[in-house]
Amino acid sequence: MRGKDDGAHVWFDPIGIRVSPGQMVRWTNRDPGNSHTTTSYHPAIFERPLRMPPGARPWNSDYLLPGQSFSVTFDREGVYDYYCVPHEHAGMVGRIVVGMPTPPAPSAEAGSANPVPEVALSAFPPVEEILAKGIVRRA
Ligand SMILES: [Cu+2]
Repeated sequence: MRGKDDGAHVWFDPIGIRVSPGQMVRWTNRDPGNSHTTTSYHPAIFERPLRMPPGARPWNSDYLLPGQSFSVTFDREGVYDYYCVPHEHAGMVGRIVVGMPTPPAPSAEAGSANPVPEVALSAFPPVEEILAKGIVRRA
């Protein structure tokens, strides 16, 4: 989790990563000026669209102060999208690809009470790019 001192720009770095099933991912807030969350898109958490494999366990770190961290272990193959609760509308989202899912999980935005804003949708790196590079940093 990164940000400019004045809070004008915030982002996950990297924004996209590929991991193997069973691997743990740890987010650390390296932004000295803001609190952030890592929160999965899941109907059980703030009634958001499902943007992770069906049956996989959703997560929500709640607010992480500067220096705090939060970890999730990914056992199920698939594509996992997540966001920062206070900064989703600033495009602060990320994507984790576990294993080699085929095809990528579709997302169900239609009919959701709280659809993903366009600024966030357009920020996700393509699954193909994550699979090819392993790590994707925001341009
Ligand atoms: Cu944030």
